[in-house]
Amino acid sequence: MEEVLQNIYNGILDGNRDMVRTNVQKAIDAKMSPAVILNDAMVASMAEVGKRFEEGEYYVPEMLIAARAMKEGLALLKPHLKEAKVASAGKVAAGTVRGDLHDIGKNLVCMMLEGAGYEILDLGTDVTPEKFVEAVRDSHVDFIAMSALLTTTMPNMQQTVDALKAAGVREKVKVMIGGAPVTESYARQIGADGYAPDASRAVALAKSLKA
Ligand code: B1M
Repeated sequence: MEEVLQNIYNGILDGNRDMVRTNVQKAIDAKMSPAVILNDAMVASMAEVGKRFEEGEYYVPEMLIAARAMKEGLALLKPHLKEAKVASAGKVAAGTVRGDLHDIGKNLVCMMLEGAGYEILDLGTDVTPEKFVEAVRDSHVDFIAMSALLTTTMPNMQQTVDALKAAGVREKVKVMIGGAPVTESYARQIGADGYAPDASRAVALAKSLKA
């Protein structure tokens, strides 16, 4: 791996925000592809953080400082992740489901959708089914994008779909879901309209659902 990418990778692993910021900027200045910076260095490093956590080498504080370092890098990368804009592609209410505080993937999905011309209503993390329903009712969104990173919070996606049905607004929106433990078959099982494994495919999914 090129030195600058290796430095970003190591910086996230060590939770070294300065190292991440400096090297992401260097990579941008060197006109490296934003997708390479993101996937080969940043996402790969977070995957290693997860592995170390599973193996008992890292604990929650290490995950947290790694996540903070990643967020700083993402903030620098954000303007460069934009695709060519499509005029007013639609409005998306995005959130991590109830009980779940992981927001890096959801933020990335928001950035990519925004870059592709979608208007984003970011509901944040720990979003209740009622909040999603409210977004459809009051903010007239075209899509809901739900993220879940925990197997224990995935069922709250089903609860959100059920709440949309109970409120009589299910047919007004397309429901897209994603997150590390989520699958295509889970999307079908809970009655979502689609699943995307990553942020760029979330854009492709949104486009295909409202073509
Ligand atoms: Co947590 N955590 N964590 N964590 N954490 C995981 C998810 C875990 C897999 C780690 C592990 O064991 N290997 C594990 C879950 C196990 C499971 O459920 N099977 C876990 C655990 C157990 C926990 C706690 C319970 C730990 C504890 O307290 N004992 C706790 C839960 C807190 C809570 O939410 N209630 C917890 C806490 C945390 C931190 C707060 C410390 C921190 C989050 C900080 C933050 O987000 N602000 C954290 C982190 C950083 C992780 C890992 C290491 C990294 C997650 C991440 O940001 N990945 C993670 C391990 C891993 O994933 N390898 C782990 C990078 C990100 C770009 O990828 O989010 O997958 P991802 O998003 C991708 C795709 O999934 C997709 O696109 C994104 C970009 O390509 N996508 C969508 C995501 N959402 C989408 C929505 C869409 C479409 C695509 O809609 C259309």
